[in-house]
Amino acid sequence: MTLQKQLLAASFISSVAFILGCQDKSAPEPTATAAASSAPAPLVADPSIDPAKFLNQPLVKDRYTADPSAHVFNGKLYIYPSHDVETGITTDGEGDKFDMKDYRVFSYDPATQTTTDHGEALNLKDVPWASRQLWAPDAAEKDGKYFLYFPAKNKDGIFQMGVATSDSPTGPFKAEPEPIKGSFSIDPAVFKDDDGAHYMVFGGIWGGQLQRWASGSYVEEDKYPASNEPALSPKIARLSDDMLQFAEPPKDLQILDGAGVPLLGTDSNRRFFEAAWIHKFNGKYYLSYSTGDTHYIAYAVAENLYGPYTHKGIVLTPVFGWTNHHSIVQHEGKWYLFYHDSQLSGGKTHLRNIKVTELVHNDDGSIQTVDAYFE
Ligand code: FUB
Repeated sequence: MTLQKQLLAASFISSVAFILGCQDKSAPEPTATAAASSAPAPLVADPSIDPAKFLNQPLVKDRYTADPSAHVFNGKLYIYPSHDVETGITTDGEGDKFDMKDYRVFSYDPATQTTTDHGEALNLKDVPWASRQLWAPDAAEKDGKYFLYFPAKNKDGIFQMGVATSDSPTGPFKAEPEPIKGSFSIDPAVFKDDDGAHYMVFGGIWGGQLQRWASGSYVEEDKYPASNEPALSPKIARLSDDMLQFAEPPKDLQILDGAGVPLLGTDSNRRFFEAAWIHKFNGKYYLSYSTGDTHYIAYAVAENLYGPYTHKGIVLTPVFGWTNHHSIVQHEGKWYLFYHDSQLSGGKTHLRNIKVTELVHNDDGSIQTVDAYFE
């Protein structure tokens, strides 16, 4: 058999395996449509991976997507994910293999389970201050203008946060020439409170570099809490009226255990690692976040936005793949958990695919844990 025929045969077999495996017991197969006519062919799903092991199937199958931040703008659900790409980088220390170069915006219709690709929204080459690694973004709307917030390494290799603006939720977005003053680390998530004020929560340890800001300014060396010290906290800052800057210096979002004691840095099953997200339910603030090396999405609840937050439990158990990153959004009376795993790539940490599932709050305010991967 010629090489071309072998490739065609392999592609056919894995496509059939993927399609057969995608038969979700309870719901129709999600479909994706591409706005751009230049849409690439579907990715060839790793044939050794059994789709029946997953609660949900990928929303996007023609490219790798991750870190889905979902919002409802004008009644429609939009997803702002990272756009994973193969980089050939194998080292892990600084997260260098997550070397993403652009963002694309998607919309999702829960009624038809259809995902639409709205094309490229921002490219690294159009961000004057950034050098590499467009990691997990988020978006916000104010007075009919849309804001895309994103982390990237600056020319000195230090993560900062940028903002880009558009008249449309799908972009294209135009980047501000400089990063947000006083910004650092990764994973911006923007929360709009009931009074209309917007806040950014952010931060991530290890490759996300939060551990280098413990003194208030950047030091090249990693500095983690001692074993009897509280964990590093996610940060919060109110955004300025024009949404382009912090209106205050970032503050810690403290997370306590049930006895009111701050979680320790060694408490790796519960302490904050990255991917902070805030949503409000029945007047209370919910801070959910990834525990990183223990792979949970945990949550903590507070009476006040600035905390302190009390750890309550697990939103999402470990997914297939190292990273766990999510968002929580309400649309037409239902709550949704957007998340990712590495199903399509067969477990490659830096090649992920976004997914969605319904999220349930119990009457007492607790969240029903989602188990999305049946090992
Ligand atoms: O996508 C790059 C990084 O991986 C994100 O910023 C983290 O939250 C993790 O998902």
